[in-house]
Amino acid sequence: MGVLPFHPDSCADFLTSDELHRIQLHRLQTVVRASYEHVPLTRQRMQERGVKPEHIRSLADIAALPFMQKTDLRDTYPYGLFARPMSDIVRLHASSGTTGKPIIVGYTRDDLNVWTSVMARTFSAVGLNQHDVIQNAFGYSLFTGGLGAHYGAEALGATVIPISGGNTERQIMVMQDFGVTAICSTPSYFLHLVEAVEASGRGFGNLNLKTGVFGAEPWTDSMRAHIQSRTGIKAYDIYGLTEIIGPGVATECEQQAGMHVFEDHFLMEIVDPKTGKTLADGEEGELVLTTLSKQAIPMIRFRTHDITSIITEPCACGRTIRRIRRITHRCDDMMIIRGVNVFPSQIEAALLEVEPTLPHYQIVLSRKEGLDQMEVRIEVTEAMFRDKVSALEQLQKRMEHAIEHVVGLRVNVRLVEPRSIARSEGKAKRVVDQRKEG
Ligand code: DLL
Repeated sequence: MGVLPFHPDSCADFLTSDELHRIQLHRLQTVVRASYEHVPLTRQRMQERGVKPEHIRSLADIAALPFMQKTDLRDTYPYGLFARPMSDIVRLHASSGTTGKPIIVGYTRDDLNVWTSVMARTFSAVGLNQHDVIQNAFGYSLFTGGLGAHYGAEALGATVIPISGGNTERQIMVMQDFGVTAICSTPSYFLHLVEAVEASGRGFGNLNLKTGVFGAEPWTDSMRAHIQSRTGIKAYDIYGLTEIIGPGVATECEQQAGMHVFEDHFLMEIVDPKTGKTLADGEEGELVLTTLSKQAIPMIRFRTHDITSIITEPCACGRTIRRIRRITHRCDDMMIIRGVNVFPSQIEAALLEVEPTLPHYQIVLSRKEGLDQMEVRIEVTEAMFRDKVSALEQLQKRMEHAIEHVVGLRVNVRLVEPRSIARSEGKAKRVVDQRKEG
């Protein structure tokens, strides 16, 4: 049987801007009305601003609406932002975040259908189809990664292996014996799998794997280059968040040049993270998302805290839905070290520039005599570990220089033994902050 170039739902990736804007406006008006009628917090905030649903006459009118924050979900825990009765809710997911209570999100049957559809479009955009065997190593749990990818891959018609995260030995056995052609996981867990495959004496050349669908945490283009050259697969970046739907908000296409946002379901704005002022297309700022079709919890102007910018040029793939640049950091993961602003992604890029074969690192923050200290721990390979001390010292110096060059700060680099940095089955813990403990 022949293979269609895209999943049928991918048609929406190619709408004219007129068609897209008509759909967006109609959906925006519907979602604002539903929120006003059924979510007391939204109604109260709109009333305070003197805004009524009928004031939304164009897409630009969205700027009149109040923002929503993650704290709104926490403050109304568990179900305060639900716009539908529990009898309409068919699934719950949750995200733990860093402090206190989790946030809980719900889905109606229609919400799940939309989620499945955007995930099928995601897999289709990275070139997968019904002939692929997809190993889904995102966690199946309250985390949205596992089930989100699962139903999308099934709707694509691919063969799905619901292995979830962890149990590395079994992952390798499955990858080899089941003829896996594509894998979904966090980029850091995939790196762990790569090492394990190599340690077992098997090479990627003997596997059928050709595509990696990675997301849920920040990673850099240098990390992508490392993964691709080490394994021969193509590694794609996908983006999403629990509050909006889970994975399925944006995906790269085969061009690997920014992530297309599924704009028919998610309206995007970029705002100045400090003032909340809308920024022009192309300017870097905080991504703000409005769910255009979610029924259970409509999110209006949700502040994601993720920093990116809109790519204004058309994509060579022909999709008309616009792209955002790779999300390298969040506005709340900035470390301020002795007055200098540092993001983990800058450290990652600097390290991989010096030595592309050393992807495992951890940043440890501490305080000594009132001064913030930053130590970057980098795992060396077995072979390097057996090298002369002078060679290791040289490597360490080069890495310290590279970091200083990028962030303008002298930090200590410590080379540590192979496999001494803890591996995660999901999101990697890149920063350990001991300052509050001391
Ligand atoms: O991580 C949903 C997801 C699952 C996305 C699987 C992609 C693949 P949360 O646990 O709520 O949801 O975390 C959302 O993770 O606000 C970003 O800060 C970060 N994030 C997600 N994808 C990327 C990415 C899922 N591709 C938060 N690049 C988001 C950078 C990402 N950061």
